Amino acid sequence: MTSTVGTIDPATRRLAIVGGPPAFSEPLHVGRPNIGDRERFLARVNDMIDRRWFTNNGPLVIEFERKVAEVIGVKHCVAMCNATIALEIAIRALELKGEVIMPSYTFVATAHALRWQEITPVFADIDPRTHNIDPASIERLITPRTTGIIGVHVWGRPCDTAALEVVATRHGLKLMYDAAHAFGCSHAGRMIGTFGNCEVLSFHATKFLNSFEGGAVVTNDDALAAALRLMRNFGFEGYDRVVYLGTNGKLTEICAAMGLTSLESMDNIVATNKRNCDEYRKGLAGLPGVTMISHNSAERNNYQYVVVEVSPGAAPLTRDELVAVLHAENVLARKYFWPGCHRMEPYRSLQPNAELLLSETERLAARVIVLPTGQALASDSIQVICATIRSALLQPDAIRHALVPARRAGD
Ligand code: T4K
Repeated sequence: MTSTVGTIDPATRRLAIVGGPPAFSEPLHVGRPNIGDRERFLARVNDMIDRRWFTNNGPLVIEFERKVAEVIGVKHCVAMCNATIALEIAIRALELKGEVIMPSYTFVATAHALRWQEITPVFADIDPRTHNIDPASIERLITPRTTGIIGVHVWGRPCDTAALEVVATRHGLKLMYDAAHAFGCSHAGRMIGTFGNCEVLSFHATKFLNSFEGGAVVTNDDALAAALRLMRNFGFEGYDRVVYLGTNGKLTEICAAMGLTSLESMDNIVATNKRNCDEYRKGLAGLPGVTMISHNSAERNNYQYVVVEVSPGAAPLTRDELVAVLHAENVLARKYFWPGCHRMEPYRSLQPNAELLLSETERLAARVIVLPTGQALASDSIQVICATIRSALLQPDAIRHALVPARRAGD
């Protein structure tokens, strides 16, 4: 996508929110899919059609599982149709019940995967430095009904796995991770996907590595992997023999074809994402109250999310005002994971005072902006986005003034 700014100096042009033309003629989305070699994908699909084998543990799914497990260095990869179903199946295979402790600061799928099975998610607060569950906040939430902990590696940055392991072991709890954002990332020299009882990956279109829709549970536990495989295929063990309660969580062959093709481009996608991150970091440097999250360069990162925090008071505009500025320019920045699962239904009604224990979650959810990145984004677009933010922060009064009629219309 090229900008409409053209030869106009992006630093001095009139912002769309105060009456200028939008910087981009088409929307710039967060979560544009990264795409591998189209010819390789189409060749795989042609073979698949010739084979007439479309789903039910076909050869492409088996190859995809083997390659994902190889990248992570884990014994088992059980591919699923998406990460939400993978979470549900993993939760059931681990025999979690009663209450499970997890962060509220995550995509709602993590909580829904529990509640869908009549398990109560109990929301723990986060560490504001990592955006991940704070191990110190967990112990006071443990009750006789608690059976497990789900950590989420938000933005692909790792949870404090060592501290979570200590709490889980001390209380005899199962420990699993929602690693939907974290394929290709490492922690303490080990790939994410090897921690806890198991970890769940997402290969959704918006993820670092996509298979259109897709997910997987990865684990080193042989018995757990066997249970997961049965559960994702109705509990069938061979023809006509059902030995387990199961569902349909299978990944299709065409999705595996996309996943395999994406895997072949993994290094290129990381390089593009890293370049975009560096470009944003340069463009946003020195802006008052605006900070971009960092990555530990000693580890492997997928750099899939460009996440900015806007500090109230220190920044001349609020997060929501800046998002309005960006949307007016056709930059569809997102407020992930606002307002937090605890403020969404059915959790809001079930635990109406949950926020009393979630002060860091509340603070963070009101500060975060996720910006577009990925292969679809041109480097000059990043410069325009950064210049827009810079320019907006220099004219807070004009922007607030422009937003008043919009607020009134929204009343
Ligand atoms: N755990 C965590 C921590 C997660 O973040 C997620 C999913 C899950 C579990 C569950 O994984 P899956 O069951 O999905 O495998 C999007 C994604 O749909 C969701 O997968 C993702 N997290 C979440 C963070 O983002 P929405 O509600 O924001 O989707 P939507 O439709 O607004 O799309 C996001 C943006 O992506 C849009 O701006 C448009 C763009 N887009 C999307 C699709 C599907 C495209 O450009 N092309 C596309 O094909 O949830």
